[in-house]
Amino acid sequence: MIREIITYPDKRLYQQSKKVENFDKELHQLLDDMYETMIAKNGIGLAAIQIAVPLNALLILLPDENDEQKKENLHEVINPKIIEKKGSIVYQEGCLSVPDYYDDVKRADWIAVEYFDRNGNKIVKECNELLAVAFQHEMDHLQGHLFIERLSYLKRKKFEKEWKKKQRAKKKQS
Ligand code: Y12
Ligand code: CO
Repeated sequence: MIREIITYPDKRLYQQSKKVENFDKELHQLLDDMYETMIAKNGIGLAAIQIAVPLNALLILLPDENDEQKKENLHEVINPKIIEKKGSIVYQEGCLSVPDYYDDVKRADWIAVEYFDRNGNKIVKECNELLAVAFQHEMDHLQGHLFIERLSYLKRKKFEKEWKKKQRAKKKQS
C-alpha cells in the first residue's frame, strides 16, 4: 500500500526513531509499503519516519547505469550503525519530505555500516560516493534530522524564504 509522506515542517520528522525489536510479518509489511511508496514518489531513499512510523528502518535503491531502479539492488536497512567513516563529498541532496528543494550537503564519502536485513541477519557494508551519501541522509532521518539542518546559515535562510513564498502562493490558489 502506498502511504502518505509527511513533509517539512511536520513535527513528527524531528523525533528519534526506535530500535526494531521484532523481525516479523508486521516489519515485512512496513518494508513492502515503504518500497511501494518510494517508487510511486520517484524516491531513491526513504526512512520509516517519512511515512510517520518512528522505527529504525530505511530503504535505498539507487538507479543503475541505465538509470533503472532494479529491485534486486534494493537495500533494506534495519537498526543501522556507522562503524567507520572517512573523506568528504559534497552532493546536491533532495528529500521526499522536503519537496522541491535541493542543495549541497557535505558528508563523509566512505562509510562502513552495520545493520540487519528484514530477517534479522547482520550485514556489514562498505559504501562510497552516492551510496554513502544516501545512507547518511537516511540515517539522519532516524535521528530526527533533515538535510536542510546541515546547510549553512545563509542557505537555510534561502530555503525558509522559498518555503514561505510557496506557502503564500498555495494559500492564494485555494
Ligand atoms: C542522494 C541525495 C539524497 C538522497 C535521499 C533520498 N532522496 C530522494 O529520494 C529524493 C527524492 C525526490 C523526488 C522528487 O520527485 C520527483 O523527482 C518527481 C522530488 O521532487 C519534488 O518533490 C517536487 C524531490 C525529491 C539519497 C542520495
Ligand atoms: Co530524506
